[in-house]
Amino acid sequence: MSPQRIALITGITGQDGSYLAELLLAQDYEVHGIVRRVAIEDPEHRLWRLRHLLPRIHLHAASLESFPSIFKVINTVQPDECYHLAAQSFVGYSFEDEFSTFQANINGTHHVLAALKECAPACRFYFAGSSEMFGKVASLPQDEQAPFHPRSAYGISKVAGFHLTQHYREAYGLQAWCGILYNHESPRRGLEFVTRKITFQAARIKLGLAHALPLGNLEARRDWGHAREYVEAMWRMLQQETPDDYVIATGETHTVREFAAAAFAHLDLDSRDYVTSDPAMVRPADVELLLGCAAKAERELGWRPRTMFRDLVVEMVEA
Ligand code: NDP
Ligand code: GDR
Repeated sequence: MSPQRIALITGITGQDGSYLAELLLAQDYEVHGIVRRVAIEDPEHRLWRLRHLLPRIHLHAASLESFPSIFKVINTVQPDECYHLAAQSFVGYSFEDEFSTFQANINGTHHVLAALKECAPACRFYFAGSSEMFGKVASLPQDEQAPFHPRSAYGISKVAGFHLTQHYREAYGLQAWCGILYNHESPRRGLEFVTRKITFQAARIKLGLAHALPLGNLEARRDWGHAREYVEAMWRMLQQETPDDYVIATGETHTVREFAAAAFAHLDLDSRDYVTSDPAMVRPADVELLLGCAAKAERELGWRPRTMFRDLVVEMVEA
């Protein structure tokens, strides 16, 4: 019998971290996660996505900003696979604080890579790249060859993380994969993101608990898929022989306005009666159009999306 595989997830408390932990436990991995100390001190609130998994996972307090703390965890856990998901992931906030976004996302990624190189060089590594790296897109749909043109400090930080990951692969032989994942959502999505904000508020309006939904840019187009399926793509990448980069997307794009219309329609409401566009909520620079081509992932990983736009909206409204 082969020994139990050990996985380490940074960002385990987030949307993707919680689904990935479930997937790895189901495959009999020993699952470890890195969390900020505050999460351990305030488990009720900070660990809500993991509550049902807590008896089966191992949590370690560490800070992305501190190389010694990351080094210590990696050296102790000696993972076979490391999924680096922790990041300041809210694009909107990255306009308010570019500095902390770079700190967490660029230095944090560098710390994890450097620690792996030193104390677990055989470990397989996943970097959570993003369609925000394409930003102001030059081609439609975007595949792995599309040029990067980030439009936010967040996007810039992910381009830097992508290049750091490739550098550790090429210079030090680290088995490192980059996923370029398009927006993926679920009932576990944070309330600051537009899909959860819309579905949560539409449900409150239906229940008479709210009366309006101010949003920012309604014409932005996104390629939205389901988070549970996207973490499966991460895992499939790390089961490959040779490290590579993969776009993960549905190949469908919809506006924020369409998302809102579908959510309210599911509740027999007309979104035009409630949704407004507040110029103060429009980002200084937005990504207008994202549409991914995941043909390479389908060919090489056997991955394809199952949940498409309508079903995703309905699941989130129902939740
Ligand atoms: P979430 O925002 O739900 O989770 C982010 C995680 O990172 C949380 O566990 C959070 O911890 C942790 N984190 C944030 N800042 C720090 C820090 N300074 N130190 C330690 N931990 C930190 O993101 P998702 O699950 O949606 O995304 C996972 C990854 O995938 C991110 O890197 C994101 O940028 C990337 N990505 C996401 C996409 C999506 O559509 N969801 C698409 C493409 C890429 P805490 O709970 O303590 O805040
Ligand atoms: P995004 O997700 O920036 O694509 O990043 P978000 O849901 O925040 O925005 C999507 C689009 O909706 C527009 N928008 C609004 N957005 C928010 N949050 N709130 C609003 O009120 C609102 N009104 C309109 C935005 O301008 C944008 O165009 C997500 C994150 O998960 C990243 O970490 C990830 O890398 C990318 O997806 C792919």
